[in-house]
Amino acid sequence: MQRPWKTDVAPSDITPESVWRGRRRLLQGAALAPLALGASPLAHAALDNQPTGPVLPAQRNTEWSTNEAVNSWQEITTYNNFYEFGTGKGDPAQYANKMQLSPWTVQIDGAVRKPITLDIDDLRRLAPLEERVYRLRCVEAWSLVIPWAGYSLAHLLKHVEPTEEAKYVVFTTVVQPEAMPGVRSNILDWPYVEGLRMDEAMHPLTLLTFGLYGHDLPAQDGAPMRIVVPWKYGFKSGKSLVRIHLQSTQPTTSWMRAAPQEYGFYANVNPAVPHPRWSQATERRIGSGFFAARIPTRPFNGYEKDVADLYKGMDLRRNF
Ligand SMILES: Nc1nc2c(c(=O)[nH]1)N[C@H]1C(S)=C(S)[C@@H](COP(=O)(O)O)O[C@H]1N2
Ligand SMILES: [Mo]
Repeated sequence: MQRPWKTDVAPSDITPESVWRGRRRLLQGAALAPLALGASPLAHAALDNQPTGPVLPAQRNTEWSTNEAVNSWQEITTYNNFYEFGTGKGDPAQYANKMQLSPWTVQIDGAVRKPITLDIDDLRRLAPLEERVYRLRCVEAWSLVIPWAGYSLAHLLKHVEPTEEAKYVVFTTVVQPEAMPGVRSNILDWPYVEGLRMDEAMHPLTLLTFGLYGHDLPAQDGAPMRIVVPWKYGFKSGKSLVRIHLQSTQPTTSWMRAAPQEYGFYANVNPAVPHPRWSQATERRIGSGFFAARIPTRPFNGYEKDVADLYKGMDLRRNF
């Protein structure tokens, strides 16, 4: 069945999983023979493009995946927004490896019957991991296609048994000043705080994410655990989470605090509502080349059929 968020790409445009996995295996093999490749700068780029870190198997969920070509490992791990490490796209790749990833626990508390602090290994095992290929559409009007691994956040939320007071979910990112040069700047209030309404958080598309490309999340992409909300601008998807808090009131998120006229609580991808300083009608796919045609941005990033009902009766120009 044709899902609404899938574009009409020719089968030849798609990189099937078997191809990129096979390509990767080939490159891993090539890494064993560095002498044969070492001389060529092209080969060096190819080696950088191998997924690294622990393998994290996940079963592809085709129902919830776009069939667009995925971005390369290198693109996904070198073009990042993670302001704790600096505002440059290359800063996270350069500095995030200093982040201390173990031990790592996440506190889940607030309006729940069973508050709990879980170790990252227990969190990973709470539900079967699915691979879901989602577009990540940044508010800066670029996008990536990423094969994430995780499970619906709803599994974890049900586990802690939300009370009737639970109307919003607040996500808090770790702060490690020794590792994070960016937190010395006051561009945002730290820690980075994001939030969802309860029904958004419970929507099966909202992914509690532990990996990408069949491996653990690299630090710059939000290791060891982040959230991914595919119908919203990228900034809603907080990285390297240490706390998930349920409450009755709408939180003021870091971006709302920094620039309330520019970044709202909802931040649904909406080509009809320009950012005050630029259009949101189109996006640039990272890696497509400087002169490549821009891609039209779709309402709710292509998930309109699945999520538009959540906003029935709301004026999304006011609630941006
Ligand atoms: N803690 C934290 N989470 C964050 C950010 C950040 O600066 N800090 N940037 C957001 C933005 S603006 C985007 S577009 C995505 C980028 O995710 P990626 O680098 O894995 O592609 O992460 C989001 N999560
Ligand atoms: Mo973003």
